[in-house]
Amino acid sequence: MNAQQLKNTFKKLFNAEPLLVRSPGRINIIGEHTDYNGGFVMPAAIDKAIYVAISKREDDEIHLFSESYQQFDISSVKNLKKSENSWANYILGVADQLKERGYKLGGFNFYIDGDVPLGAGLSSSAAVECATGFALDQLFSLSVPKMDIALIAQKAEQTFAGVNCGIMDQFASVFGKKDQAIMLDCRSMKHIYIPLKLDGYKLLLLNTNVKHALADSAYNKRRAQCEQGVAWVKEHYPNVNTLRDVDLGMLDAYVKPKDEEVYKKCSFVVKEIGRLLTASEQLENGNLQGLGKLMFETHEGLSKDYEVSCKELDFLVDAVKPLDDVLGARMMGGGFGGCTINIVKEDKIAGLIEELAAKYQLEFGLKLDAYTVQTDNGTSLYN
Ligand code: GAF
Repeated sequence: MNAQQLKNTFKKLFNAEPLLVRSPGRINIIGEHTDYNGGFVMPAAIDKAIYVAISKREDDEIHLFSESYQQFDISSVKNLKKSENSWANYILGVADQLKERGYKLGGFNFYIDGDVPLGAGLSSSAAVECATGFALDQLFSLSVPKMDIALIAQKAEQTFAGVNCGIMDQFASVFGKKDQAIMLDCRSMKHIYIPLKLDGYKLLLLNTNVKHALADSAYNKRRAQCEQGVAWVKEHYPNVNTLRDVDLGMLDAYVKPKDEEVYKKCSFVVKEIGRLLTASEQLENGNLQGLGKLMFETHEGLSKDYEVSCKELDFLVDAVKPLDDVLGARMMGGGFGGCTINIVKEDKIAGLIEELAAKYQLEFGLKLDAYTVQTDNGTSLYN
């Protein structure tokens, strides 16, 4: 997105000079549905982002405008109530959270654009929230610590969008670094960067272009099932607080006899946390084959045990599994649609996309979109 164009559009709309912010979407290499269970995740910020142009107003009104990417035009929002428009909610939710925490905001004009594909599991919503938090912080000189921007963004998603999400997406958007994966411990919030050395391979995202309607409610249900499993184990092990503290033996003894479904969900998470620890060693040692194998295992677990995949995602993973040029693939993010992430030999990418797009179209009558993504830096001013 071109900074000058953003400025020009903003000036035409609001007749003022804006401050510009860029906030990226994210991928996740491995560690899915582990963040809200106190586990580890391995996301990275990407070269697709949300752009915000913002300026102060003389009054205390909030004017939001977006046209090419999402469409809304909301003027004179004085009280920070939920809007009918989900995107406006991400912005209003963040302003509301800042106020809740005692930060003083004035009125502002806000223009938003971006190139993170929507509903594709690349965290366009977290990018909007983080962009908003950072833009308001800069505009009103609030000095909000970076970590708090991520936490405020997460809380906005929970309160204004109703998704009881973990911290992965917002953390990746704020703390992303070019050429690095982040290994985040969601219990201590300590993180390290692991260089993403893919020698001859690239990360390819295949977008199913579907987002099944039950995604948000199923997400909240999975989270509740994990919490139920923890509560049953805690009756016997009082120090247990999240699935991070639980092992498979505990689940066999105290969860399986009570509820097979809850057991399946909790076992997936416990195994996935273990898988990520192995995966991080493999990435550090340059063992991409080993990492890829674990990604396939993660997909199997997400599909069969955690049950957050769908036929379109399964189709894309099954299609690449036998191919020597694809080291690993899996669904990514919350599930029920969006993208698969694949590690693919660089010179085979074009051919693979062509072949899969034809197969996908034939099977589902849908267009397959594909993006070769690069990692990138986190939320910052944009010039
Ligand atoms: C969504 C959520 F927002 C994240 O917090 C995370 O739980 C993810 O699904 C699944 O790993 O992106």
